[in-house]
Amino acid sequence: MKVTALAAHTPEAVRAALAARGWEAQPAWFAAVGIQPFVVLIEAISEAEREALVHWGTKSGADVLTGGSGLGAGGWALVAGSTSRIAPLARYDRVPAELSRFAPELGKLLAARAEPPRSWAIRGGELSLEKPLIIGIVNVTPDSFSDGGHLPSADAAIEHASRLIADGCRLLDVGGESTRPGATPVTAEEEIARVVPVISGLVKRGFGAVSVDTRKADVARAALDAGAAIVNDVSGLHFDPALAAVVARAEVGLILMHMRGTPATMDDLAKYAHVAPEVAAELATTADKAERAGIARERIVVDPGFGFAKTAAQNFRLLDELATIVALGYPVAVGLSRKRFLGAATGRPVAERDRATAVACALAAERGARLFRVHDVALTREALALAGATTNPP
Ligand code: PMM
Repeated sequence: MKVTALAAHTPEAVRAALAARGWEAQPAWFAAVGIQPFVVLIEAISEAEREALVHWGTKSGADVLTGGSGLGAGGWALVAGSTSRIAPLARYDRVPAELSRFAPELGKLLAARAEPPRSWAIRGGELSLEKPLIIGIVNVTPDSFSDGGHLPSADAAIEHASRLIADGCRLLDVGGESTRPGATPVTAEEEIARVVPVISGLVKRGFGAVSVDTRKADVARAALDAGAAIVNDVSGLHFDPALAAVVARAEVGLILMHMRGTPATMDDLAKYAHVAPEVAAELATTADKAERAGIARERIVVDPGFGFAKTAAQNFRLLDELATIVALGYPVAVGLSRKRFLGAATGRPVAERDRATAVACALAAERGARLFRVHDVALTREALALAGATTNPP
């Protein structure tokens, strides 16, 4: 007799074990995905629903842990087991009537897992997400968090962008306002004067897709007029009520980042009982608001906002539990580059955090992130190539 423990963090080990024993490719893949572990937290449920879940768990072989006083109102249940055991909960016809309320939400989670988004609709086309998409940072701010002041003119910014493209990024993110805690606010006019010449220059040279990193509708409008294809809003539509309509009307891509408050107030708002589910819920509300404003779902990318209203410990938890954000079903972008929490782990000052950034991007990729906003494109590209070679076998 011979006993071997197989790796369970992806379906690959099970698929390979079955394939090596003569299973056809498709059934081997379905079986492997079906026995992947799946854990869901269901909150704000009634006493009757809790009881019905416990009963269902006993019969179906899923583990169910429940309690009466959750973070919100009502009770909660944590349901764990293989995906194929839990999947029937997403079907009205397979569960008792008391549990039918869970079906739509669970169905969404299972669909996001089975069919992650493969592309992102931007202005006039789409960007493929089959391979990781690196976003190169072009900050034209005198006081940005990590690279303020190093691009004093539009020409210097364009020159810098050409290097980022040569290094392998597929999107350039141009920002004219620092979001560092305590940064001086910039008027829309000043921001426009900073970003528009750079965006027009990049578009004229055919450098590929360009996004504008702004919270302001006026700046977004000017940037889109200059040829930008995407708006990257670090406030997640909270700062300027007019921004959603600008994005909807122009039919461009949108990155919705999570933060609380503003850069001036966010540090005091870093209070979470369990950071990943809370950030996921707040991002889901934001994305819903965007869709209700007429922005098509396939135009939306979400970003958990590393470093924005989060302590170092919360950033690490969020990075580890990134799959909770990925489960929302939107493509996930991460902005880890040179952030302070990377310094907390490595002891490195801001100018020496590109290696840590590359490693953090590889960890995020393994957990399902598809877009990576970085300063050092070349290093990140190498780290992502390695992560891809390990997690996506031929
Ligand atoms: N971080 C910064 C600015 N813009 N946009 C997105 N989508 N995600 C981020 O994490 C993010 C961002 C701040 O960093 P910087 O000043 O180094 O650009």
